Amino acid sequence: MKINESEPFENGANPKQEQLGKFTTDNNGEFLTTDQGLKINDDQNSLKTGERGATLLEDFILREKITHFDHERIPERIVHARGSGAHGVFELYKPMGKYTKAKFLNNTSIKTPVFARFSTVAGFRGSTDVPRDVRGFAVKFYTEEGNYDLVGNNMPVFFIQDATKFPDLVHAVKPEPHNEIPQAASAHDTFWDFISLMPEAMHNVMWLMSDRAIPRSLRTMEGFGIHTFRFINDEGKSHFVKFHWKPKQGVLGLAWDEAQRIAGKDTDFHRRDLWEAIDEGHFPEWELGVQIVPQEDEHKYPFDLLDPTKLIPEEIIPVEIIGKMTLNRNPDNFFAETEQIAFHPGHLVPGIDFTNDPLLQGRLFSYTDTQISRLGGPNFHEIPINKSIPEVTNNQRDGMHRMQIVKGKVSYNPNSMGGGCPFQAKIAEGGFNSFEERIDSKKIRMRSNSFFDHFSQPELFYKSMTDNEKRHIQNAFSFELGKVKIVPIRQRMVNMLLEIDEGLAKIVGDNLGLIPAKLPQPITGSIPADGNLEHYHSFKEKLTIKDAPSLSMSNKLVNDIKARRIALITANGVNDEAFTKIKKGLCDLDAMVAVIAPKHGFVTTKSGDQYPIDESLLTAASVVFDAVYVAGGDDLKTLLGNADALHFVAEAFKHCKPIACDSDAKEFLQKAIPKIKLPAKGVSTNGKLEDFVKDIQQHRFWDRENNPVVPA
Ligand code: HDD
Repeated sequence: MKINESEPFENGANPKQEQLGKFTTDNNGEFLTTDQGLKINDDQNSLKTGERGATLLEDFILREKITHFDHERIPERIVHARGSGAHGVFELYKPMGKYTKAKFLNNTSIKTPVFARFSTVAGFRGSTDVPRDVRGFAVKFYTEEGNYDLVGNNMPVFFIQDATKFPDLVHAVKPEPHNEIPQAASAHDTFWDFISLMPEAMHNVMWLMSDRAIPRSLRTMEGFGIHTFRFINDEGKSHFVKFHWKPKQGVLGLAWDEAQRIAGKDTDFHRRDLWEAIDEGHFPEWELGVQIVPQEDEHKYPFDLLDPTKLIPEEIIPVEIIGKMTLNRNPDNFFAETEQIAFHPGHLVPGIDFTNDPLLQGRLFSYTDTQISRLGGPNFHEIPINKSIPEVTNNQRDGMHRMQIVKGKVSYNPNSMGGGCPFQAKIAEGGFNSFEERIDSKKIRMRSNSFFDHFSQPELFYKSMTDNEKRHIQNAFSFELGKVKIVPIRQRMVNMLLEIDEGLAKIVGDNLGLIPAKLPQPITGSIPADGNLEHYHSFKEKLTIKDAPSLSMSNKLVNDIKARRIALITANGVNDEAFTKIKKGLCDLDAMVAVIAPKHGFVTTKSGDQYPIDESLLTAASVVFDAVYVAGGDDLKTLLGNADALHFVAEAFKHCKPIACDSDAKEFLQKAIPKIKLPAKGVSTNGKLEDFVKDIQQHRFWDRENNPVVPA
């Protein structure tokens, strides 16, 4: 497909969508056929010897249908099996030519089609959306120079420094092999056994114990490329770069108790949320940011840029925002698109390159390799969702499920019979050439001493949290380690926490009935070559900042309530004016409002008008909403006597959510949370939209957890 360089999206056309359109079918109005296009006359009965007779082998229609069904499943991803995705577009704010020659990062009039897939890591394909886990954040840019994949996570660091430990990490966190328990959870012996022997994992573990690991929505997570990559400009000059995705919806988390309940009430919570938001036109947006480090500053910092367990604090190098991704179209078919998409950190375009980060280097092997078994052969790039926009013209041939029909005799290079085609491209013609890095060293299995700072950044992370965030981390460690059955593992973990923060170690230790002790001998796993544990500690003094507000989610709220989900509970006899005013007010601010009443159907207002309800108290759960408003009226006693309604509000209070009501419903609210003197922080009873909206912007009133009044 040819692309007009200046205006690739002329008249709103989207080359990726056009390409997918060629493979998209619609059965509407069509006859039922076999896979060979033969029209089927009877799809209800197999071919038999008489009405009650045995089925005939001859029934090719039956055999085809059942054979295809028998082979419908493919292996799920070994990690990140559970995921949800959407199409969108990336728009550049400013040309980045000073740093990179990548075309999609140079021309602000280019709109690059993207597909983003978000995932949990440990759970199987059908597991819950809300375990405590890292989330994958993978974006495929369909650029005019080929596909560029940014395959990151919602946390800026990783658990291990070297790819050779990845199978060990994954074996440890996945369900235990003898009984395949637990599903989608790190709270078990093997994970913590491994972690307690891997100090390098502690930074990512701190993020994992924070609310980042229980995001409110896929739309409210940051994304990070994690590794340091390179930007290469037209002159061949390299700058180091770290990538960030900043959600315009803010960065929001769940309460842990809430996440566990959602796992039962709506396993598809995040998938549904993303789908519905896009379906209803609340397109989620993320800005792309970069942290750029000049090549000559490689060794300027007290952390190694090649170490994926370290971040560059934004307080040291600010994030420069360069563009925006908007997800604006749901897939037509989950399997064809979200399941079959194949990401790979090695899908590059000229202007972006790797560094020697040993984790990244190992990834470069793994991703193509895994697709070969997952997608059944080496031609997965021909699956429509994986196809690049530029035509693929090379000498690769054959293999399972080959689609492309390449004409001619020649499939080798050099050749004279094919006129030398396909030609190699010169650099000026867009040919990719790897950054020429001078390397002069021995071949060794070792890590640099600059990799043995395992505790200074976890300490910085913990110090940068608010008191509420710290409490969540303490509780998360206590919960997870409480699920560990082997006491020496718990003890090793508590000892490890002592290296990060004494208070944290003591609180967790106390909850587990243990006293933290100084790390004894070097721990197996990652030990400096000289066995000197001092390396663990020598970095702390060098870290110039003692507090990094950019790490705290509390600093990442936004001033709007776009796409927050509000439950509007009501019953017959509701006051028309109060009800319509609050509903309209919230909808005008782009919130997603669901009217909930005791039963399905309609509510009849005081004046006799009827409003359709979206959900009934028979099916609705407070845990899937961000805030609750109760609209009262004449028939308040219906709600006063409805245990589900009372539980709904009490549970929302327990999970620190904003609650509001009009004056007609105050009595109900008081009955739901009898120990709270109303109005209270985050609970307004005056029916004023502005007060409720301010509270929703706040997201949660975590202070309530200090004095819990609602039993479990
Ligand atoms: Fe990986 C999938 C992210 C390290 C091997 N990885 C996968 C996905 C994401 C990440 C988001 C899902 C992509 C999708 O939606 O299809 N992985 C990361 C990040 C890492 C990382 C941010 C560290 C910074 N991964 C990593 C290592 C290895 C792998 C070190 C192996 C040496 N990852 C894989 C894989 C997967 C994968 C086995 C499974 C399915 C797939 O690739 O397509 O190859």
